[in-house]
Amino acid sequence: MTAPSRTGGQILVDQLTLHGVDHIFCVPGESYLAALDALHDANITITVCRQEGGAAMMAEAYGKLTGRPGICFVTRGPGATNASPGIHIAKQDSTPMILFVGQIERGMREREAFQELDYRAAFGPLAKWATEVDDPARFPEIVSRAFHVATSGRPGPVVIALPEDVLTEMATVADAPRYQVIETHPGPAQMAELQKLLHGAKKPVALLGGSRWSEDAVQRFVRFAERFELPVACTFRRQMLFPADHASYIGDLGLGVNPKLLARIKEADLVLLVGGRLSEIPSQAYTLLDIPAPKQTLVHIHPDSSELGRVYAPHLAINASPTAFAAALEGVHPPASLPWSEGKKAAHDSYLAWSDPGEIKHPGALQMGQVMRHLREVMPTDTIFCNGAGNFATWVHRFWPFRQYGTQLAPTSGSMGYGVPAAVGAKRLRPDSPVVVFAGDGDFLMNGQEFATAVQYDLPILVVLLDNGMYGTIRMHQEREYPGRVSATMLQNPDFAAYARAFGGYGERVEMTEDFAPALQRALTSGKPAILHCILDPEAITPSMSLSAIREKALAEKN
Ligand SMILES: Cc1ncc(C[n+]2csc(CCOP(=O)(O)OP(=O)(O)O)c2C)c(N)n1
Ligand SMILES: [Mg+2]
Repeated sequence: MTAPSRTGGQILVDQLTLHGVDHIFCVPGESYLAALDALHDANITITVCRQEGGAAMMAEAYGKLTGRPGICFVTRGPGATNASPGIHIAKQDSTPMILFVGQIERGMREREAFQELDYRAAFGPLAKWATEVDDPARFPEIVSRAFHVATSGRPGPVVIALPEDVLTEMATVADAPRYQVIETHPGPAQMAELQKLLHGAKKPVALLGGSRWSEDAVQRFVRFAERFELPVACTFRRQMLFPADHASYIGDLGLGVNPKLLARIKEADLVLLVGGRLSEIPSQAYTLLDIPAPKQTLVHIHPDSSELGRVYAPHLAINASPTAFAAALEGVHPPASLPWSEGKKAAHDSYLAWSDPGEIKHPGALQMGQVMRHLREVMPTDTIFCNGAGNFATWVHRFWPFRQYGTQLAPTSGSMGYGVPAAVGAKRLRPDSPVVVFAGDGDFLMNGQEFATAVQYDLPILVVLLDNGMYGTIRMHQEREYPGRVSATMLQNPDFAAYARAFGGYGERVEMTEDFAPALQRALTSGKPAILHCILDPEAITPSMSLSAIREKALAEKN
């Protein structure tokens, strides 16, 4: 039987359907009308967004939560460049994602036609693969390859440009088979070597990071940690990879890290690095392990062979996905005695003390320690926390105990403006889970427009917006490096509660600690997307040090 003749747009959308795509995020453009038309009759849900940065971040969050490529459609030129932060996030976070971009007609190339851009050149270094389709008959091949590239090895973003006339041209071609995720398994000899190394260790520690995890893989790793009484830390913004309330959990390698955790890793004799790259932030600017040869015995497990030996030369390198590695751990048996179990207890106790918000006091009438304490009491463990970049994020990272896989959406690339779109993406996917955004006054307005998308699709996300009237993180760095010389970091802010209401959501201003709990209750019961506009004293720049104290310390050091 011969295949029917279809438009390029129809062939493309048919490929998406057969690869299991159930949701796309987009901002429309006249450059890809034929694809939009094919989507009209497809069994694919569409989220229409307000800016391509938001759409791309939603797709990235979708990829992070499902392990399947998040799909985003944007128009050519400015649509594509607007989407670029989402591509960069997917790259640094190893998230599978495919961005489809409209493109000028083939016959107009190289004239700098309206919104023309060379996507291979513009996105080549940013994406895992960037290409352009020249012939509608090649959609099955190219889209299939895109799904394989996005999900295999170290996952990442793919960019595919769609010339307008390729989308409207008819072609007769058979569909591709559904893609498969390519697994990389550890060999039995490697697992035997790992067991030997663990049996010889005195102070081992595990560090978990990267992508290609699953709920099941996390549970398997938990069981392994229990058999070995192994202390386990998570890398920057990967806290959902190990339950914080487990006796083996010892904290995360983020910004403003527990110094005792760093000391423990430095003193370890064996480091089991699973899935992560231990890049600049978790490695504390590449100071945690020696480069290239760490003094600890390093066992590095990564799904991409080119990451093994890239920065750190491992004692034992295992090219495997965390899911496959976690499965293989079931066959690794502990030694008769575990000399490190007392140390693990001390490390867990240190984490508990470090992450206890109860005693935290800082300047101002709204005390964030108390706010976090209340959230810990009332929000369920399946609450998905989303944030972008700024000092405000410390409150979540340090004081919220992540206990479940799939509950943390935060960019390791430190991209501001991620929280709101990530929350919209998450709530579209998981309508039954509470979704909370932590945002700063600077961070929020980078993609705050997607609050309109939350309203449009009736997604009751909750934004805890911490307003300190400045780009506080940069001000903090200024006070450290150039004390007293405040430059380009102050902000004059709108009434964010009124902003929420103007969009059709729920908004409330919170100025005092005791007002937070009832305001939270009202926001949650409103059933609407909500913003709690929390007024934070600018002095409360970190949980432990005020802005003035940072300035005074820097001045004293200069003199
Ligand atoms: C897209 C982007 N632009 C700029 C920066 C640099 N940057 C990092 S944190 C920050 C300030 C964040 O301000 P705010 O959201 O108000 O949080 P605060 O630090 O005040 O808590 C800036 C400008 C960044 N990380 N990402
Ligand atoms: Mg701020």
